[in-house]
Amino acid sequence: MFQHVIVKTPCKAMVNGITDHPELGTPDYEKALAQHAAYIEALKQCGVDVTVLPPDEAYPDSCFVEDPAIVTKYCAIVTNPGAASRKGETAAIEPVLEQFYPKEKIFHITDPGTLEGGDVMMCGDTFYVGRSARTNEAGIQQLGEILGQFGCKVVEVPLTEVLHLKTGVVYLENNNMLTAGEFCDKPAFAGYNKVTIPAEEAYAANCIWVNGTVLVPEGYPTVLKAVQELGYKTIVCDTFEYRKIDGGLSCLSLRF
Ligand code: CIR
Repeated sequence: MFQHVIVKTPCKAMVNGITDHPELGTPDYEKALAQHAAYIEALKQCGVDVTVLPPDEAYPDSCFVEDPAIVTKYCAIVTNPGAASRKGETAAIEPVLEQFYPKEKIFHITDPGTLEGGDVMMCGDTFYVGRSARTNEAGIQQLGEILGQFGCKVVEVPLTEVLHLKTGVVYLENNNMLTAGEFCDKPAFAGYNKVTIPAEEAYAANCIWVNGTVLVPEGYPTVLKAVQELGYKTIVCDTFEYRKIDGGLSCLSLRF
C-alpha cells in the first residue's frame, strides 16, 4: 500500500516541454492546472497524503516528478536524467526526499550513468528498467548495485519505440500487467497475466495503481473496461494537456 504521494505543480514554461508529438499542439496552461488539481483529488480518494511542490519555471518538464527520483519501501534514489534540460530537476527533489527518508537511505545515480524514473517499473522486489534514449547501461548497473543491497532484483528491458518503459507497460499488482506495442511479447514479462492494449489506445498503458484503485486516462474505453474486468475500482483523469508533451498519469507523481 502507498501512504505518500509527491506531485509538482506545472510551471508556465511547460508549454515548452520536450515532445515527440508536436502535432498534438501546445499545452494550454490553465487547462493543465485544472487537470493537475483533479489528479490530486483522485489520488486523495485513494487514501494517500499528497505533498504538492511549487512550480519551477527553470524546468519546463519539472511537473513530471517521477523522472528525477525513484522511491521504494527500502530507499530513495535521486536519478541522473538523460535529457540535458532535465538534469537540474534533481537538486529540488532531494530535500523533499529527505522529509521522508533518512539521509543514509538516499542514493544517487551519477555520470556516466543516466536514468529516469519513468524507465523503472516496480513489481514487488523486482525492478524492470527500460534501456532507453534516457537511461543507459551504466545507470542500470548503478541501480542494480543500489537495490541489490536490499535484496531486490533489477532486470533490464531494452526499448526502442517509446520514451520510457512505463510509457507502454504498467504493473497493476496481483500479477496483472497491461502491455502495449513492443512490450506485449518481451520475454521478461512472460510470467505475468498480461492484457494487451490495442494500438489506438496505447497511451492508456500509462495508468497507475494506487491502493487497489487504478487511475486511467480519459478517452480510452477499451483500457478502462479491461481494467474494470480485472476487478479494480477505476477513476478517470483527463491528462490531454500533458499528453501533448509526452507525459501521463505515472510521470506526474512519486508514490510510496
Ligand atoms: C520529457 O520528455 O522528459 C517530458 N516531456 C515527458 C516526461 C514523461 N515522463 C515519464 O514518462 N515518466
